[in-house]
Amino acid sequence: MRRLADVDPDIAKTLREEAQRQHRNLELIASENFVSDAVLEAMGSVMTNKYAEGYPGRRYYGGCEVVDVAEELAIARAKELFGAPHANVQPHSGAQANMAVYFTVLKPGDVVLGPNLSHGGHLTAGSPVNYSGKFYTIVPYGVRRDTERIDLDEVRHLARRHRPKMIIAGGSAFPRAIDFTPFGEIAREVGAILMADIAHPAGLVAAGLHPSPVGIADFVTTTTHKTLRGPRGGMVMCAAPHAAALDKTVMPGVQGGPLMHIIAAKAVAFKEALAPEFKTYQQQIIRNAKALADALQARNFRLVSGGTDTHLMLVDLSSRNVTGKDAQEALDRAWITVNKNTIPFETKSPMVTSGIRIGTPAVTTRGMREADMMEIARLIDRVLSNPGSTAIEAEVRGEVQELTGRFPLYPERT
Ligand code: DSN
Repeated sequence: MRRLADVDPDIAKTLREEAQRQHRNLELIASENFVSDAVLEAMGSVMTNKYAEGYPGRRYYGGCEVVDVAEELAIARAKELFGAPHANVQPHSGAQANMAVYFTVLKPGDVVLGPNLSHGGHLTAGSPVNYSGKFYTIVPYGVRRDTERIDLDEVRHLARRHRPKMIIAGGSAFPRAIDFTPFGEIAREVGAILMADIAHPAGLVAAGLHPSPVGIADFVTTTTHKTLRGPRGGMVMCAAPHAAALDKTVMPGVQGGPLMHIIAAKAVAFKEALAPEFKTYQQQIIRNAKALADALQARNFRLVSGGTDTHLMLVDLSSRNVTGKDAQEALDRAWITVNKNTIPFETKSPMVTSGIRIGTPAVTTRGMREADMMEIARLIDRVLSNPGSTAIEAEVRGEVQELTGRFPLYPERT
């Protein structure tokens, strides 16, 4: 076997250096995680070689009898994990999972009521720069100014006024749990399809620690790589009456050949998520998020909505005299990885922003606990209280390295 290091030393070097960066840095991006070696093994496997357009038992290509087994396992485990009547595990990403639902139930121009991106939504919920905003008539809803939680009165009012064909619940920067029941009531009242996007809290939902939309929403979309800790990819679950139409939209509607190595890895991740340890892991994600939120607030950081129920928090830096962009860059220099993020009622551009988003799934995978979160809050505070200080950033890099060094990550890859 010719090894990567011999075939392409340049790329081999980037893989090693990325593993070293992941080990060395504090990974606090709320949508990232570290997959198991088993998931990595399935992803980097011979299943990448196989074309398998179609579905198990009805493919357009020969030689699919083995990949059929992998996809059937992925489907069965996804259904068991979420209690879903039907699951399509082929979407290559969350954006394509959402696109599959749009294309299944909507015609161009139809009205969609979706969460405002700058209030915590997602590009695919109607941003003007995304297909969703270009093809459909989007009516955005947001959070209340006083509570910074989803304004259900506004959702109901807008639904009655605009009679959307589809309502979307879920997003990428809501620190608070979403109750899908009122969304279901509103959708039923106005005759709309309800799509729940649980890409962020999927792991919490699977573990029973966040309300589940299954049985309430017509379609539930997710990614598989965030709190769910699987390979990068997407998935759609739906009620039985929508199953055939959904499958037809995913393939041939918006995708060709499924990524069978990723589907195999999804099956592995779902098996891991069905194990009792996964619930313990998700509980610790929430405990860590609460501990980090409390510790940041004790250091005078303002959190949107005053805290978190989930794996993520949104820090409003307006009163700290630093933008989200500058904070992200300063923390990056100190080996603490976050992303700048708009906050509700944002006044700055998405490239600058007033906030940063912080999440605990990845550091929890490494084994960190509440005491480590207090240390992380101290390090963040140190960097952001001394903007531009290269000396402080260098000191914090040392402290970060000391902390992460106690939680080895992929030792054989670094
Ligand atoms: N990019 C994802 C996130 O960071 O939340 C959403 O697509």
